[in-house]
Amino acid sequence: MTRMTLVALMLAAAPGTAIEREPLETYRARRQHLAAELGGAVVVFAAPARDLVEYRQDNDFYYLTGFGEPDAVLLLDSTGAALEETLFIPERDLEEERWTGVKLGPGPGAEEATGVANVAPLDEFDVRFVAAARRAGAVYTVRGQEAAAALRGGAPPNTEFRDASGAIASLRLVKADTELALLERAIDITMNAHRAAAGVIAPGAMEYEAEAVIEYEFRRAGAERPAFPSIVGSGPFSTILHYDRNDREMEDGDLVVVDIGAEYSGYAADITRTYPVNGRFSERQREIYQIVLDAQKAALARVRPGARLRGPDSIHSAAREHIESAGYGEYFIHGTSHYIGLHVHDVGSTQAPLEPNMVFTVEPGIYIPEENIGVRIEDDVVVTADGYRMLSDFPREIDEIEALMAGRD
Ligand SMILES: [Mn+2]
Repeated sequence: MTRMTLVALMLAAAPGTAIEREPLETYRARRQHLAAELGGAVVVFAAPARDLVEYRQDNDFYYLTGFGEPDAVLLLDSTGAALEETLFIPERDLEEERWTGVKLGPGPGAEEATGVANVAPLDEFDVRFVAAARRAGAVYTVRGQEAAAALRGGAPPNTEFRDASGAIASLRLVKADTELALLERAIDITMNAHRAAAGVIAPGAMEYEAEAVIEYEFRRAGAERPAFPSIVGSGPFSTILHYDRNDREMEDGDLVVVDIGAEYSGYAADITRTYPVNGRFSERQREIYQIVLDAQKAALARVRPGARLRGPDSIHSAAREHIESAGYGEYFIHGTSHYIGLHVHDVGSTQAPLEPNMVFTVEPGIYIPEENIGVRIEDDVVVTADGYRMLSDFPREIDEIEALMAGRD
């Protein structure tokens, strides 16, 4: 059995939804790891539900539980002989479920479904938290979680509050094989969407027509949503980094930057290609495109364990030096890489030495507003024992892009 087959078997779809979860033991191992590292009491909140806003779970909470419902709290209490982990969730409300659909209630069924040892009613949280905080002295919460701020009022005097974000980020930085499988699915879906976009890009077509086929491909493949607003920027808008109006008519002779990513089972892809609207790069476009492509190759050549995203001799500096040596340094105005994972700009230090199973983008660009030329090429890679594996294996050479536009690919 290949490793990928094994991973596919380990990923089980939750009943009644297309969302794939990792094995419950994986989430449990993360909770144990975090509790062992921090000690004391750790409190992590689920994202609250908001009316008429599509629900999305908090990333740290999801990473530790795989639980997708709102208004829950995780308490990891390391003050006893063994870790006591409790997930607090609201009691079922049958009247409300007529509006929201069936939810999981506390008890043995929920313990089996989530793999958390204890699943208790939410209204028991306050008493249990105060008892744990009194024993622990130090309480770890996640910086920025709104509900965490409110905990302070109810905590025993002398409770020391500390931040758990850094410890969780260090865990999230190195992907499990089961996370990698979800990322690869998000990336595959995004490559299919690029292929579909290349099929509709033409003089006279609107940018939003490309956006529409992209997001159609995402959703029909089971992706929950775009991981970030889809960027289809043509002509002058190819030089605007986060352009997302996508309402211009594409013209003969334009370049169009398509920067998109599906979110699949929580995990975000991020792939950019720059296409010539009429199917053929002009001489000048070709020149700039090749510089960006070669900068990307120089950056990729540095990817291996121990390398860094930023700093001297980093992946970023390889791309920057190449573009500077070609004379376009002032037109490369962003970083070369960011991690991807549960967030498209995933957590983790850009100074950290790379390790196998870290996943990030490599995306140099040159933007010349006075010529309406913007070129960005962005791919997703995973670090391996001796280098990297390209996850977004999609046309990027000039003749490959032109062949794709001509439908000959
Ligand atoms: Mn990116």
